[in-house]
Amino acid sequence: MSRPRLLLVYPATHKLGWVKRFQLPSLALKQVAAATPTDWEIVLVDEVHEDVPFDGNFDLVGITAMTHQAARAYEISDRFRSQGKTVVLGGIHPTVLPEEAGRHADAVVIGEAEPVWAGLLGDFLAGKLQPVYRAAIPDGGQLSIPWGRRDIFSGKQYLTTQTLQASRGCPYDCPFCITTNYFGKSFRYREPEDVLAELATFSGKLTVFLDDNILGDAARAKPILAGMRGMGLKWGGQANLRFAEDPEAVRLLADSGCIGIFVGIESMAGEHANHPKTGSRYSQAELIKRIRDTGVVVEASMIFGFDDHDEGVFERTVRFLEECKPSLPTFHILTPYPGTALFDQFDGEGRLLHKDWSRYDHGQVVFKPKLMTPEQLYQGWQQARWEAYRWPKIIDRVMQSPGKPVHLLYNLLRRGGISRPQ
Ligand code: B12
Repeated sequence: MSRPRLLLVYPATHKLGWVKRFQLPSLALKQVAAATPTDWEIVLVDEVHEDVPFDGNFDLVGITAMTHQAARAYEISDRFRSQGKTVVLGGIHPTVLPEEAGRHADAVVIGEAEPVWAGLLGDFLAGKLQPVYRAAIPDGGQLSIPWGRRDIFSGKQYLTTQTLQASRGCPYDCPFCITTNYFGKSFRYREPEDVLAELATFSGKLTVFLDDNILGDAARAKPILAGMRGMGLKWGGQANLRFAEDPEAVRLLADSGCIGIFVGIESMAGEHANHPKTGSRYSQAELIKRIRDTGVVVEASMIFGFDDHDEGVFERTVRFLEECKPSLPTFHILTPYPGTALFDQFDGEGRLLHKDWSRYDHGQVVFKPKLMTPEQLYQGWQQARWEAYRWPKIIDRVMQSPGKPVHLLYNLLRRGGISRPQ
């Protein structure tokens, strides 16, 4: 038999113009490709960039799906299956709703691909494909994963293909987050030597760590940051603001070549009781300033719509951000993703407006808020975004940061996506 051919598909909910060049390629499919035995030939299709080759000659089709992509993933899958092709669905949405996904696939992978994927491919070639492959939810320990296959993206233009994870998992278990359901309730880190060896294959171009919280376990992150010093990398990532309580961690971060860090503040301290990430002895303003003063761009993410948020939350948040002065604020509408405690709560209370997954994307209201109407939440979110990106606010943020041109550029890019509220 000639080499078996695998098509991996990243479904797109809408087409993007030139902005697609600023996107990151799917790390999920990069890791699935890395876990694929080398005797398979792999073709990657990113629907943001190209059409799905429904007439292509493939033995097996693998499709990834976050919740907002699920409907499109099912459409693609149904069409391939109607032509007699075998389709496997994996990723976050099939992991939390495997029965729903199973109605559109020959097999569903629940959880991480690495422990089950090679076995699934072997079963397929032997004509013994099973309907479900379930990876156990990891329970601590070391993270051991192959280096991502960057070659599968060749020929497409992305912001960078130098993406990786040093860790997976998170112990916080926030009610609105799905991560612990498949990556586990503890930080699992790769060996620092392994991360540094992968980084050594990267050029000076932008590198992005796609960990949930690269500094979640500072003791395990520090050797990685220390090893990156002098490598000439410029990188960005995501972390919990609390790491900035440790001045050494902030210094190592700046010295390692970090140019920007995304921090999930989610809500002002004390605004809602069940957020385990707050509760530091330092104010958020102080922690943000510590990072910003090193020249690292701090992007702070805020979420609107928690049960203790009334109509006044938007104004209070804008004022709070004026005080904290992150380099960039971003705003999201609370979204109860299936599989989370929040989803179960709202579903149980009859507060979900619908289950049209394609609208579960942080930019639309899909539930009844407790202290305002869905319209008020939507309008308030739009107004807050607009307010935060007015010129005086941008100038105020840019002026108090070292590295003003970079800060200005980031602000302009963010401002570009924001329209005036109706
Ligand atoms: C990095 C990241 C991003 C990056 C994406 C970079 C990229 N292109 O890869 C950016 C910042 C762009 C981003 C944007 C968004 N994100 Co995001 N993101 C993450 C984060 C932190 C890590 C994702 C990741 O790369 N993981 C690493 C890979 C290797 O893991 P994985 O995707 O789970 O894949 C593994 C398995 O699921 C499985 N698998 C996956 N696909 C497939 C397919 C097959 C065939 C098989 C067999 C297996 C398989 O195997 C993989 C390897 O083990 C997660 C949080 C998290 N812990 O997952 C949120 C997360 C995925 N994002 C989320 C959301 C909501 C979004 C946005 C919609 C938010 C917004 N409105 O801005 C957008 C959507 C962007 C889009 N493309 O449409 C949610 C998704 C919730 C849900 N139920 O769908 C998450 C889970 C955050 C959260 N805690 O709620 N995100």
